[in-house]
Amino acid sequence: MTVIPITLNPRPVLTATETFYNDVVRGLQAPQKYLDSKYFYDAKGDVLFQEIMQCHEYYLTGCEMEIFRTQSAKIAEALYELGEPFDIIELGAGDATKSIHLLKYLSDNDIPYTYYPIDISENVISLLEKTLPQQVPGLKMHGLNGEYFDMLQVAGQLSNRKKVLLFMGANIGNFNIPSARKFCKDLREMLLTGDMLLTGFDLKKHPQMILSAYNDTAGITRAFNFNLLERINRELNADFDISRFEHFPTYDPGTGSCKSYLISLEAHEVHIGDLTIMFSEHEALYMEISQKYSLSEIAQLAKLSGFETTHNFFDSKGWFTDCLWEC
Ligand code: AVJ
Repeated sequence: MTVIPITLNPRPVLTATETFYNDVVRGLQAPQKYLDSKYFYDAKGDVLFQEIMQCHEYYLTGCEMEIFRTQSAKIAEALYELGEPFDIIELGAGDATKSIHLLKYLSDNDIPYTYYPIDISENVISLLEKTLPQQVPGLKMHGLNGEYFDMLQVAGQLSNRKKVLLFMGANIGNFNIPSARKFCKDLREMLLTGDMLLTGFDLKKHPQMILSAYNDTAGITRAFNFNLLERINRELNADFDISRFEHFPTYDPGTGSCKSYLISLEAHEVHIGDLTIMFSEHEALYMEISQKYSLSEIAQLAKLSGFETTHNFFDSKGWFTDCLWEC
């Protein structure tokens, strides 16, 4: 008897580099050139982002840190209100220096949970796996390296408890408003009644405060943006010359959109492998959005995506909020 092998996955699977190349080329061939800010975070980008978080102009980290340092008991209480056991899944966990306060509080109070940090950066996940169990004795954790929704599916297969999703650091700001709605709706569809989502939002405030946070005087945010061009050079055999671009951050207090661009200072060509991309003088390459919200815009986002707001936690300045929503 002959056994006929069955191909289970006939779809061609792209490598990370192929996907990166496709996304970069799609963005650079669009009428309004753009790059996807999720690609900022290679090994060098991770270091630069750590430095941004230490910048005095970049207030977001300090505000959210204060919320977790001073209100983890209140947050834990809100999560455990009905006494139903839960697991914690963190989207874009980074170095987890904020969520660790909550994790410690739960562990210290013998509330059982497994922590599933998800991050696009492989460095971040392997570092967390090494350092976190030392900082939170007895911690049960399982790091997941990959895209949010892929890894959320994996976490869903590993966990059979109620889910508490953490999406902190104002990472939601990297979506424009329509995409944020779609993202929250997609999250809602992966969750069940009783599951919870804690999201960090940077609030609208004096426009100069916001603009300065994305235009630090030490030039780290500029280097963070340029690093993506250098990453494309390194990984995709390209020849971006960063001296031909200027970092140009903007903030529109009307819409709450903080957008950063790289402006081409002269007409020139860039090559990616054997592909040529033309830049004209003063052409803008759109790099990132960091959307700022009002409380009513956050409430509307919750409602439109099918969540109930249960608690809003604020820092003492009222600049940042972590919002707890329930399904
Ligand atoms: C990690 C997306 C929250 O938008 O504030 C910081 C990234 N970009 N400075 C933000 C970032 C420039 C950051 N997030």
